[in-house]
Amino acid sequence: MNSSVVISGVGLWTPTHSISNEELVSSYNAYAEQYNLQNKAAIEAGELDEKPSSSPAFIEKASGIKSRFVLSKEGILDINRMRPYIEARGDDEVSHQAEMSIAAAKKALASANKTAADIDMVIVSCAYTQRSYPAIAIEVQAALGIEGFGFDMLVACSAATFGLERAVDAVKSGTSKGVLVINPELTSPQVNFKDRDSHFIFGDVATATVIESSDTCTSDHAFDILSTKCVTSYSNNIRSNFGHITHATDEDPYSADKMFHQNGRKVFKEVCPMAAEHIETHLQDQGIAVSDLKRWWLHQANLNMNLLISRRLLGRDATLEEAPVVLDEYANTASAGSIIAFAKYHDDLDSGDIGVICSFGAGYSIGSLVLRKR
Ligand code: CO8
Repeated sequence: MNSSVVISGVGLWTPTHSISNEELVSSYNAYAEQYNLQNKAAIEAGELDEKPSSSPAFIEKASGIKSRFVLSKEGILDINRMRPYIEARGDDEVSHQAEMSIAAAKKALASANKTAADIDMVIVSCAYTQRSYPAIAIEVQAALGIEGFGFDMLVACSAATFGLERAVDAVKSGTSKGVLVINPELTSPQVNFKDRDSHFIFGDVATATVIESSDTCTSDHAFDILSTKCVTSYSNNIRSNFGHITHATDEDPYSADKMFHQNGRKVFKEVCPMAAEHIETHLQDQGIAVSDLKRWWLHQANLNMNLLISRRLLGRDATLEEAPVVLDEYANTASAGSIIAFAKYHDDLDSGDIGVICSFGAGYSIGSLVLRKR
């Protein structure tokens, strides 16, 4: 039998702290009330906009999100801070994102039946890295005792699928014998908790996968990667303008445009058809009918988006068994969402069952992998 490239293991690390919609909204509303009171004169003069109140019912209905995990809860709910407090660490200490990565990577290695000696490439791929260099991936590589090389990649919500495609190509070409792709999504520092439209969207998490050849695979729950497909199309509808230039522009590093901001309605309208078409063409290219899919591990940004995508392709809403939902508990975890869904919902599939991992988000960027249970 010809060898293939496989996902042989997956790991999920979840922070211990969580915040419910009710907790988040109650702190935001108290902040908004204080803001409106303190700025009463300017609001009445039309110089400032009044802060509208948020509601747990809106959040759940508009997004499907009920709660989110965060690395640090301290500070987020404090109406005089409205951002997490994350302790600074010295150069000789492990960085936050490396720590999250290591925890997820160890679980992925154990699930793949592998040790550090079986890996020679580490890709840390996520929406933000906490520093430019040295790469978080190289820090993780050293901590796990992996020989070879590592690098970081940034592709917002599609960082995991794009990273996986790089890993597949490396194994296919023989550049690598085993790759760890890690997604330490530390989103909470970039969330504007003072913004009613986006304060509820994100959560923190880390996922990791092991990619290798079927020739070396000893895992009993591996998936053949039949195909990968990545595409980007420039859009300004989802942006975060904080970067190394911020220091030189004298702009306020906490201003709203420096954090995550989006035109959510436009994103919804533009990305859903793009993602549906992407999945359809990817499957067609592989000679696979949509009805042959047993599982859709979709990006977890918004439940209504996922339902719309499945409706376009299936002519009906996908069931929870077909397209599992994790965003109710985890919220949008940028690139990790579809991998959390994969990590939690793959064991029940039978040999030969086909599924698709698909991400979509800022860039715009869309990435998918067609998998078949071995
Ligand atoms: N509480 C109560 N009411 C609210 C709230 C709230 N919290 N927020 C908005 N409203 C109001 C609005 O003001 C509006 O009122 P009105 O009709 O009077 O103007 C009404 O509710 C409807 O508002 P919207 O039209 O904005 O509501 P939608 O139904 O469109 O839902 C969503 C908003 C949930 C944001 C939806 O548009 C959505 O999910 N869109 C897609 C978003 C998406 O997928 N974005 C991807 C971003 S993630 C990504 O790409 C990765 C980035 C990297 C990670 C970043 C980490 C920080």
